[in-house]
Amino acid sequence: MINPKMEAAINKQINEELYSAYLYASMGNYFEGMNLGGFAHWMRLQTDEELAHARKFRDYVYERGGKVVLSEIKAPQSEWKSPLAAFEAAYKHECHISDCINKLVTLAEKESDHASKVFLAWFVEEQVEEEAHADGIVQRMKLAQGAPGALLMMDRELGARGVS
Ligand code: OFO
Repeated sequence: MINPKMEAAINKQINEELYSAYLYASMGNYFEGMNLGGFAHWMRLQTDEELAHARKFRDYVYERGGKVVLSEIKAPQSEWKSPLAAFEAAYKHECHISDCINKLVTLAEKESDHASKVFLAWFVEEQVEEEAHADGIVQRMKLAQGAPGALLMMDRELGARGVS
């Protein structure tokens, strides 16, 4: 049976994951509007990944005999001042999500909820990747600043992202 405090905390995390999906969908729309189809494609796959994260939490709650109650998802920003600003916001958001996951691990430790701690280990690792991917793109976009050709090359490269 799931620990009630963990059940409530994971319910909140499901909302965070759905918001992540919503945010990246919004960023994808922003890039689409700029005719940067590769960046938009990357954001579309990122949206799918976030939905998979929400589902993974959802499945765990039910596997442990708990219940999921979905709550309102806040509206994401729809405009950024530049493609770089959008990816900087994505990186910042991933750091926030890492913080949320770390708090869940701390709760699992406090409650001696070993099953949840083991389950959360996957997300701890995933966040290392999530932060590294977003930050890697930010750093390369900074190098590409002022060189539209380099941005278009990145657009082509991000357009080749496959499902991981
Ligand atoms: Fe982007 O890792 Fe979930 O939210």
